[in-house]
Amino acid sequence: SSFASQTYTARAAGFANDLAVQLLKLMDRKKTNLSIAADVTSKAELLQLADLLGPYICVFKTHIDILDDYDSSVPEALTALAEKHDFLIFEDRKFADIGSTVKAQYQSGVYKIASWAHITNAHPIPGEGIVHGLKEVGLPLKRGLLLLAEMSSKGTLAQGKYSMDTLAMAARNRDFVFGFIGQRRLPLDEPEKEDFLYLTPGVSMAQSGDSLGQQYRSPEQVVLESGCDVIIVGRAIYGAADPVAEAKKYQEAGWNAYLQRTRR
Ligand code: 5IU
Repeated sequence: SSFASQTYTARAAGFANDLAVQLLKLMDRKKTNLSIAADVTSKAELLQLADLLGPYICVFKTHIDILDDYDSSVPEALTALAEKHDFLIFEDRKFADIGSTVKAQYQSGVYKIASWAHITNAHPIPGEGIVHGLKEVGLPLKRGLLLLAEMSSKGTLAQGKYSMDTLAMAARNRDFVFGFIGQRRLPLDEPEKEDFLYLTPGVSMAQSGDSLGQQYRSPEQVVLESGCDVIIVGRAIYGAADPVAEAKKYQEAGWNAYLQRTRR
């Protein structure tokens, strides 16, 4: 696809969602297409990672419900760090219920995700009502949604027609849905008509997988061969002896792959 050969900034004009425009410009400004998956269970660790790694990332991905000691100071502190270091917050909530229910799950409860997470995501499995429900809450707050088109895990059921139908669902909701969690850029029915961002987990330069079905690929495979835009890296960075040094390595690898991809 020729979208993949354009710079992030050049692609911004093709997006209807404000947050996507913000993210695309942020990536070129900061020279990073790295997202950290901060799957830690204490608020001190989470905030320390956001402060330490903030300078090297475009997106800080959370699983807020795994914190043992969550309280409302966490999103406040994360928001301050996002402003300090110029990154976006992505709560990897993976909504999967009917529209009416996900609307309440997004807006209310303990976490009030819509009030602080710039980006969240949803499974397309319930049908388009899930997007409409989340949109009613998220759009007035200028949020953006990613749909799960494919997963990195072994034996995933999200593939083939399911993934292509996900693409069509996104194309009907471009004001709110700006991209996918996926493993490769999906071919559009009418090539070059509509651009989406692809954020890709399952990235490691050291490991090929874990004992629970995770499958890893390198930044080059993800960005250069598969045409994805953002590499999401978890344990390979926060589990390393020196997470900052490791984050710099992944930032450089992801960015070089992007430069190669966009070189004419
Ligand atoms: N994640 C995946 N694969 C997917 C989706 C989400 O790994 O297909 I959708 C999440 C799970 C975890 C992070 O939060 O991305 C990857 O972490 P590791 O890099 O530590 O495997």
